[in-house]
Amino acid sequence: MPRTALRICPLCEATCGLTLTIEGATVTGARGDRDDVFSRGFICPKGAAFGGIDADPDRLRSPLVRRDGRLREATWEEAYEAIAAAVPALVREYGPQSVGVVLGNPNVHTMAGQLYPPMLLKALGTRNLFTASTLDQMPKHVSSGLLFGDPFAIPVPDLDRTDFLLLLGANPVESNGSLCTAPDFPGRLKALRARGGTLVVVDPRRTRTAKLADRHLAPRPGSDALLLAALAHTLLTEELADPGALAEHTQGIGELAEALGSFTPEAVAPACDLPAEEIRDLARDLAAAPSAAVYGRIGSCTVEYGTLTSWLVDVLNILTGNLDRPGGALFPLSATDRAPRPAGPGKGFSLGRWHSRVSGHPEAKGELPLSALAEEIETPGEGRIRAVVSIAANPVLSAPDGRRLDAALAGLDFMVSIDPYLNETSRHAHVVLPPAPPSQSAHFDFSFNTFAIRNQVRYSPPAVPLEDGRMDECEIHARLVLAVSGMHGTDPAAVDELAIGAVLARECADPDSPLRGQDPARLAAQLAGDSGPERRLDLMLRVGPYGDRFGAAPDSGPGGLGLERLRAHPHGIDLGPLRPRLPGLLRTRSGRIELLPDPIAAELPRLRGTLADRPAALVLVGRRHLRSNNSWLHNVPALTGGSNRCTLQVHPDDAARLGLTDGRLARVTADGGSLEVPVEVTDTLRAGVVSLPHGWGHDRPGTRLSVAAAEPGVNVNQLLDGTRLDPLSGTAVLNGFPVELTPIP
Ligand SMILES: Nc1nc2c(c(=O)[nH]1)N[C@H]1C(S)=C(S)[C@@H](COP(=O)(O)OP(=O)(O)OC[C@H]3O[C@@H](n4cnc5c(=O)[nH]c(N)nc54)[C@H](O)[C@@H]3O)O[C@H]1N2
Ligand SMILES: Nc1nc2c(c(=O)[nH]1)N[C@H]1C(S)=C(S)[C@@H](COP(=O)(O)OP(=O)(O)OC[C@H]3O[C@@H](n4cnc5c(=O)[nH]c(N)nc54)[C@H](O)[C@@H]3O)O[C@H]1N2
Ligand code: SF4
Ligand SMILES: [Mo]
Repeated sequence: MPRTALRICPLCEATCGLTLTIEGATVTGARGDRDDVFSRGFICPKGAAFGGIDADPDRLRSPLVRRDGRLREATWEEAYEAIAAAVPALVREYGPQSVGVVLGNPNVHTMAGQLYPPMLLKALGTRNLFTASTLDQMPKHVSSGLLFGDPFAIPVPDLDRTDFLLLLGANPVESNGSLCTAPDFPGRLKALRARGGTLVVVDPRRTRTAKLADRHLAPRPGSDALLLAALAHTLLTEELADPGALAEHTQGIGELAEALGSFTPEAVAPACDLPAEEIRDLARDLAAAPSAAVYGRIGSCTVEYGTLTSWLVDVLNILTGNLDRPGGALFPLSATDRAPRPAGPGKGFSLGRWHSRVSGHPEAKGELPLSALAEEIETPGEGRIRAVVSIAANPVLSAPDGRRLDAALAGLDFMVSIDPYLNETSRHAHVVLPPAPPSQSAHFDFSFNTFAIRNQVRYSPPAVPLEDGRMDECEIHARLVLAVSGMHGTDPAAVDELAIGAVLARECADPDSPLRGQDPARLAAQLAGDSGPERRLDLMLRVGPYGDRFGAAPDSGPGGLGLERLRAHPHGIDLGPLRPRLPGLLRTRSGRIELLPDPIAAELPRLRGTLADRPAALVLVGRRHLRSNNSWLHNVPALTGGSNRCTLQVHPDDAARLGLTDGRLARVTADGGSLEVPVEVTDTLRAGVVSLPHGWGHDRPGTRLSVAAAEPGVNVNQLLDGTRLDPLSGTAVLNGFPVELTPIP
């Protein structure tokens, strides 16, 4: 008899609740959970393919260990012994910096990926941390760090209440949203228009999102910083800027007006290729809307001025008085956030506390640019990376110049991958540790709840018991922490108890905590949960803003939350709409919003310099397809084929000018190399812009991706050599870089 089980979908940031149909231990179907407090039954084709993704026969079932140059199936014990024999010895001989840690995107979609990497880094003592953030949202962390003193204080558009949404460089109808967790993002955009609101989309392509908009502006890629600077300039010079209640918590408006002095709509119009009047009108409409939110994503981040663009997004929210107010852009308060502390000056946020060894890139939020990983492995000398721990990452396809990284990884002394697939990156590992499939794993969104457009909390226990021979990903991580610390053989539960002890010690010593003065050991004994990770979740919920605080402060907030209460609500608990959180969350040294931080002010002249540049004739941007997900869903038959293809989209005018034909091959060339790819002629992008999706190029030997290898596509990131970065955040420029095209006869 089939049964059903609930599972939060881990495939994108929308975090929809799914109802899985299960026969035996196999997921045979998935539909939207209509009773889910947040997603209310929404599902997309990826969620519907959960069963196929979960049961992909190419998923590794047991660890692989390299012997005599070949990866062979091994026991868990053999795998950890190999790690314990290699890593501590390398650290002893070459120092902690000889180990690089690479964290990929799915770490934000697993409990393990949120709970253990900080402990792994601490155990290793390395500063060589590289993550997908420097291919993605690092500019936003940096701008938030500088403005608010906290790189995780990222405001999200109040989608369900706003009157006006200005959306830049995002295509949530295909991506389902990012840094804005909103199940059924498309439906919410339609609802915005249905209630009389306005949607403006800025994208060089006429995307499915742009098709829903009242107005679509298609500027030249990479020019958003100029466009937004001109919008801010217009607000400031036409006396439309009105921060309202924010004024008393904000410093630097006068300096900002001065710094943006030359960015008039007329000055930026040629670079953006938009009429100055249209820019001016947009600024006036933004200011006139009863409430409005500006929101930017990938196309506003992975560009040369990504940090300036991200900063200007919030500058506009502040100047229009829309930051931190309903209908504007608000800061979520997740159930596992630390409970709010009293307002006041904080430690602030600094960049460049250390630098990468070879090119001297400044760290940002404790990370170095992923684009710099290959040179850190290749370049001899003290501090060279000789071993890599790669967790849920496929940088050979996701990061610039995969061929170089591919070769660099092949030369490592030692590499560990935690990954379900033997793919372009994990094939270089000496040990591959495969996590159990999602149906066998518990789920909690530590990360995405902090970007959700409604405060809510949900937990999925494993839908299917752990299969024989499988290991839960939390245990895989905990054992890895022990193995690299020279403690292989210790009970992995000790890792969780260590984490619990540290949190309780901090809370019990904190004069602002309701737990101050209590006994950590006594509180630890009260934790609920059947496993270490569940106990840690219980602790975070209980000391969090909605928690029961172990009964210490029953009157502080809605309260009462803990794992037991959450488990009693399998469809989740709604915690209400987003509410204002300023000034409490500010952590700047001044205790105020610092509108024109020094690193930004220093970068503005460089942006101004681009006003005189001659734009490239042809630039490339990316795109996402609803049935794809970065590099790792091309192996699931239900999600492949149709329009989900690796083609180079070219505007008809460019195709005619260059002699390119739909369906025939063209050669694309840029800094990092050239590719041969089929052309798709379409007028959905502006002339002078071509588009190629990422995550393709599954034609390398030694992988186990039978479906993906049959239609490999090409790796767009091979066009990059890794030198184009947003300098403040170290984020790769993946959009708007110049290319040349030639037909292949
Ligand atoms: N040109 C271009 N390049 C891009 C982008 C772009 O827009 N254009 N986008 C960038 C962005 S936004 C991102 S986030 C990065 C993503 O970059 P990565 O994170 O490096 O790439 P993914 O393809 O997400 O790879 C995820 C890896 O995790 C594995 N995995 C899947 N599920 C699990 C799991 O449950 N546990 C573990 N341990 N592993 C799992 C997969 O098998 C795969 O190897 O790509 C970036 N690259
Ligand atoms: N189906 C699917 N969903 C996904 C993913 C996936 O691969 N597939 N990946 C997930 C991940 S890791 C992330 S980070 C999110 C990303 O989510 P989104 O940010 O919504 O990502 P994209 O769909 O790549 O949209 C970026 C848009 O920016 C446009 N663009 C490019 N350059 C510029 C520019 O200079 N200016 C402006 N204004 N626009 C520009 C592109 O044309 C594109 O339409 O999606 C997540 N969801
Ligand atoms: S929108 Fe995202 S979270 Fe929802 S079902 Fe689709 S992939 Fe899963
Ligand atoms: Mo991403």
